[in-house]
Amino acid sequence: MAYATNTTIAALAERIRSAKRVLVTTHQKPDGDAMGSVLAVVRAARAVGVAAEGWLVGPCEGNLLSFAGDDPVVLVEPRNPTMPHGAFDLAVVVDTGAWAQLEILAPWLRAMAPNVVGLDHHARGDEVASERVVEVRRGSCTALLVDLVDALGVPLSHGGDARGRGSIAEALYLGLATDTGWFRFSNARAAEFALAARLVEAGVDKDAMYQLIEQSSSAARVKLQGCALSSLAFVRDGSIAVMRLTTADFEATGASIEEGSGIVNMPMEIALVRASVLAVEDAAAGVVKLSFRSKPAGPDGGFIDVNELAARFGGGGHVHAAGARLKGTLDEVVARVRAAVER
Ligand SMILES: [Mn+2]
Repeated sequence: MAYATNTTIAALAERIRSAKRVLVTTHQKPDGDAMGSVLAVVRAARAVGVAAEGWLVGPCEGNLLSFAGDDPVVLVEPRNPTMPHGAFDLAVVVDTGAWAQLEILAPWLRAMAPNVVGLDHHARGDEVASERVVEVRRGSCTALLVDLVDALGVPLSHGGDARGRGSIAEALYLGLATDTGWFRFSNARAAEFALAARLVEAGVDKDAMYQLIEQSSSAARVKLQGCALSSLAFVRDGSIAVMRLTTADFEATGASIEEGSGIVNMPMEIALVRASVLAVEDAAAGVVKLSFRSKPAGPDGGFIDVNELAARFGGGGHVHAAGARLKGTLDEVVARVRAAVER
């Protein structure tokens, strides 16, 4: 069966309303839209008197997790997973419909069929949910979920404190703002701006949210970005950026390894760059961690498959984001990467 809508929002609202205990989940490593989507469904279900819990498979950035507030959200550690226990009579899967993104909870969800429903805005997915609404034109999954909240008859301001924290509107805005790149991407259309207006009207503190999500780095992280950028080099006529971070860089800046995440994306600001590689030295473990990123297909339809590139170093991932770990010194590994992409 194609990954397409096979029911209505009204029918899904009725499934939630008539359930006793609902589990809401999303893809592993939740981003802003995944987190916002789970929180919006949990808050709306609880507002109509249905017990609901959010189950997230980490890792999950602390700033995102802080949006959960007092809501019942379980963070599953992939290395030591807790599985759902007790009697749930409905599972709602949001912002994904792909088994590959649900790995740890997949066996539990398979056992729950046919009591799994889905709401998503991605083009591809599997038979995870027996009943689902899939609308790829929505700028975020939360831009679809607002229809579910409306169908349940819950006001968007529900659950919020005086500053709008903890409301359904806040959860919807979290997904809408992050998935549209704060309304810069092409998926921010008239409907997304109209929804933003509704959410701000419902009490969302958009400036506080922007600061919490986009302006909350440590000074150490920004200094570490400086170290990486000062090592910036190019291969293949400037189309591939290569950066490196040494153990000494981490010591000098005081940044943790986790604070290095995302730095690989910085060279993507450069027009000519199609892919970026960051090599991070872990002297204690005697390995170098490689992160690969590439841009989606350009006007000519061409793109660099970094999954294939990472596979040459025993790693893997996705077409536009992948990683690998290699033994050796930083110089050796960077030389090998440069040689591999040169070809
Ligand atoms: Mn999304």
